[in-house]
Amino acid sequence: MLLLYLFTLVIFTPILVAQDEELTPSCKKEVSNACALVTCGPVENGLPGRDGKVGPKGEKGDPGLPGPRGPPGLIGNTGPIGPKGDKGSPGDPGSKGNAGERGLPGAQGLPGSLGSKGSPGPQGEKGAQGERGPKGEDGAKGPAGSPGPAGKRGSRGPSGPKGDRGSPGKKGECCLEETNKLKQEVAELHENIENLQKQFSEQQKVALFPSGRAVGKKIFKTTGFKGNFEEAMKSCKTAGGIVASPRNKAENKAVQEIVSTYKELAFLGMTDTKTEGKFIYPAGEPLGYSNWNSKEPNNKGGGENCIEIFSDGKWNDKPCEEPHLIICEFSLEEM
Ligand code: GN1
Ligand code: CA
Ligand code: CA
Repeated sequence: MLLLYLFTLVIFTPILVAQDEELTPSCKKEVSNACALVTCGPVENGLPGRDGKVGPKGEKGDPGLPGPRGPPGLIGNTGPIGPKGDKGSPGDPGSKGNAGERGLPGAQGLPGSLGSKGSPGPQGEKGAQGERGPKGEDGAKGPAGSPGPAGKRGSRGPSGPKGDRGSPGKKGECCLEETNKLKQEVAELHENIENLQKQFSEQQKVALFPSGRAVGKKIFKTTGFKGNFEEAMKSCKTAGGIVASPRNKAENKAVQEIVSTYKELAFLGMTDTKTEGKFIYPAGEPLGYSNWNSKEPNNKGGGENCIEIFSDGKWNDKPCEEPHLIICEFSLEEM
């Protein structure tokens, strides 16, 4: 194939040379883009060659120039600088030089066309070690250390004196549930007792009606008949009480109601028999409460040492020998 090519070149070269001589006697330079192509004619004043041989192959062309700058890319984030690209590959061989007319070697071939852009170079070497970083933050507090070993036990000392009795310990937690249950039962019992007391009080009023009255811890009750003071004392004592001795307004009112009911004046238990003008209770203590009528006690006639109570509750000193409704007093605290 190469031989055929050379043969064809030899045959048609004179025709081509004749055409070129009309254009330029030596060399004509054509410029196309960044590539320069020089076409040489026959050497000036040289003899026309004959049967010229094919010139030597042109030297390897220089690496091609960088290609034209491409259009700006889309605006993106700036990327890191890429590694250095590899050295570009050699350019294409130059075109074959024209053959001389005779025997002379052809001019050196033109540099080949620009080579393609080389591939990126190899990755650069690893950079030097960075500087030492700043000091780190303080670490968290460590756990408490374990207690040290116990010391050796000393020899036993003499027994000390007996200590004082300790204070009562706290209530144990073992019986909390039972304690709460008992508390609830006690509370229920208290409530039951209150209800019973109310019921008893009502029952008492019924039982004492109309001869008696209950005031606090006292009961005033009449025998329903009359007697002098000495008889009254005996009757009341026989029943376990004393002649009615009201010590306050409420108790006086209770006695008053019995007197009002029986429409009979009654003796009280206080007298001044022992010391004139100084009334005392049956047990001997002086009066702590009184409800004397106006101008009383007057010891009228010189012999009024007992006390009668009117239907309005007022008191008058009166001779102890006159019969009066007997009203006794019973104290529940002494029963
Ligand atoms: C007088 O007035 P009469 O009987 O209600 C007297 C009393 C005597 C009483 C003796 C103000 O009461 O002090 O104890 O006779 N009242 C006056 O019967 O003197
Ligand atoms: Ca008197
Ligand atoms: Ca009197």
